[in-house]
Order: sequence, then structure tokens, then C-alpha cells
Amino acid sequence: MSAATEAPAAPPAEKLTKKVLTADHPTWCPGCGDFAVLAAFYKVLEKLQYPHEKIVCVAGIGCSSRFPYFVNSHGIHFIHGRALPLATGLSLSRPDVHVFVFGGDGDGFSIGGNHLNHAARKNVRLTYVIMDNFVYGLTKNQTSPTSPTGRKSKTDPQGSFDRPINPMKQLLASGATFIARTHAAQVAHMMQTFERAIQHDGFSVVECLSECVMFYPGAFDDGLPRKGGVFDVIDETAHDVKDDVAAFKLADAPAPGKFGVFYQVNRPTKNEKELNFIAETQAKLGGASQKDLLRKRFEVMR
Ligand SMILES: Cc1ncc(C[n+]2csc(CCOP(=O)(O)OP(=O)(O)O)c2C)c(N)n1
Ligand code: SF4
Ligand SMILES: [Mg+2]
Repeated sequence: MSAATEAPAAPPAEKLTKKVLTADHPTWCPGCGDFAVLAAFYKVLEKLQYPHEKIVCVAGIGCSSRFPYFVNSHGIHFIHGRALPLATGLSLSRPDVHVFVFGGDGDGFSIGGNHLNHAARKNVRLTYVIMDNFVYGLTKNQTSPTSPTGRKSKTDPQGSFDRPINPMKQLLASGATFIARTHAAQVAHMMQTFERAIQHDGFSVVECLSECVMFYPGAFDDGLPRKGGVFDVIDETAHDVKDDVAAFKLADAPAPGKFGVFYQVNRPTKNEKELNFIAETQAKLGGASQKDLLRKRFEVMR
């Protein structure tokens, strides 16, 4: 278990309950899938009892990206698609906090897609939840990178011509070290998945199908047995989560696809490498302070 994921030495002064964690009244449309994601996050934090001053929630822009407003922790509502670079800096500079990033399919795979690739390949220690509703919700119904071909929207009134991305394949190629998929209406599964993601020492990412009842109602009913769909969970006795080729094949399953952990490996994090490098350099320089190190680095760059 890493320093960032270790339970605190002393129990938190105040027991972490939903009441303590609730910061504001969520402003999502009644019935939006994002409510369930928030409730599951509260419950998992309640179970893990992280001190809430040791949690940071970062987001870009979108309905889903309003998440940090509703959690009583540190939080930043940042620029559309730019949550990950900010979260990267935070994670690297504050090993004592757990950094969470929340956002939508547009924020993560469209404008923020490039940042996703780089934060993932660097294996920055953070947990990223992509609340995928297959649409731009906040801006009222445009085609997103995960919108199915043929779906009509304000930007594609005739139906989208384009092939959607396959989030699991994209994430596997990115170098993320924990990759999972869940459904906001499958609460127990969503909670288990979040818990495993949080406890992973590295870049953990969860795609969570979260229905936009306003602009794409019923989009994920095919993953719900009570609505006649199939919730097909990956059998980890048959799937080796370290096998990226096998994970890639699982990602080929037709809609609604497979759910669960596709891939998980341990690889040194950028956090760990940077901290080691700083400690070694400080030792070499006879206990130089971090400020001294910065000054020396700037001198080299002059
Ligand atoms: C730089 C920039 N470009 C575009 C926008 C407009 N914009 C705001 S949210 C958004 C997309 C939201 O979709 P998604 O990330 O899927 O979140 P959702 O609302 O569906 O949860 C766009 C295009 C913006 N705010 N800033
Ligand atoms: S527009 Fe869609 S995604 Fe946004 S709050 Fe409403 S239901 Fe949720
Ligand atoms: Mg969206």
C-alpha cells in the first residue's frame, strides 16, 4: 500500500459520514445518473474513512464536472478538458493527499483526450472517474466521442456519421495501470470498482456509464437486467487482469459491453520516481533544501 493510500495513523477526529461529506445540494436534473455516482463515492469514502482534508476532487467543465461542488473536501472546478494536468501537479507535489478527478466523456476523451494519454502513460497516482453519458449534457445535446454512429444530436441532426471511440481500448493503449468499467445504476458493482480503483497505487481510471435523462434517456438500459438488458461482469477467474491483449479482446464485446476490471498491473509511479530522485539529489548535495535544488536547476537552465 502506498503512502497516499495508507489509512491515516490516527483516526480522523470526525467520523466521515455522508452528512460530513455533503457540501452542497447537487444541481443535476432529477434522475440524472450522476447522483448515483456521487452517492457511491460518499459511501466508499465512508467505508475507507479517509480524512476529508486529505481528499481533493478536481474536475473540468460539464454536468459531471460539477462534482467537486458537492463534496466537502478540497476541490477545484477547472478548465474544460484540463483537469488532468492540474491534478497531476497536485498529486506530484502533495503525496499526503488522494487526488480524484471527475468528468464527462467530452471533457475526458474529446478536448482532454491528449492529457488523458499523458497522465496515464506517466502513471501519475490519482483516481479518474469518467462519467460517460454518450453526449455533451451541459451544452445541451451535442455529439460526443462516445456517441453511437447514427445518433441524432444538435451537431448531427441527420445522425452522427462517425465511429465512436472504444474507451477501454483507448485506455489500454494509453498505459493506465488500472482500467475498469461500471454502470451508475449497478450501485454495488460501482462501489466495489471505485474501492479497487482508489486502492490502486498508480493511475486508476473507471468509465462509469451514467445516464443523461434529459438528452439521452435509456442509453444504458441494455446493461440493466430489470429493463431487459444484460449486465455482463468480467469473470476474473477466467480473465488475467495483467493480460492487456486479453483485455483488448474483452473490449470488443458489443454494447453494452463487459463490466469490471479489464486491466491492472503495478508499475512504478511518476510520484515515486520523482520523490526518490529528489531525496537522492538532496543527499548528494549534503541535505540541500528543495528551494536550493530549484535554485540550482534554474542556474543550469540560464
Ligand atoms: C474550452 C472550452 N470549450 C468548450 C466549452 C463548452 N463546453 C462546456 S462543457 C462541454 C462538454 C460537456 O460534455 P461532457 O464532458 O461529456 O460532460 P457532461 O455535461 O455530459 O457531463 C463543452 C463542449 C468550454 N466550456 N470550454
Ligand atoms: S443535462 Fe443530462 S447530464 Fe446534465 S444534469 Fe441533466 S440529466 Fe444530467
Ligand atoms: Mg457527457
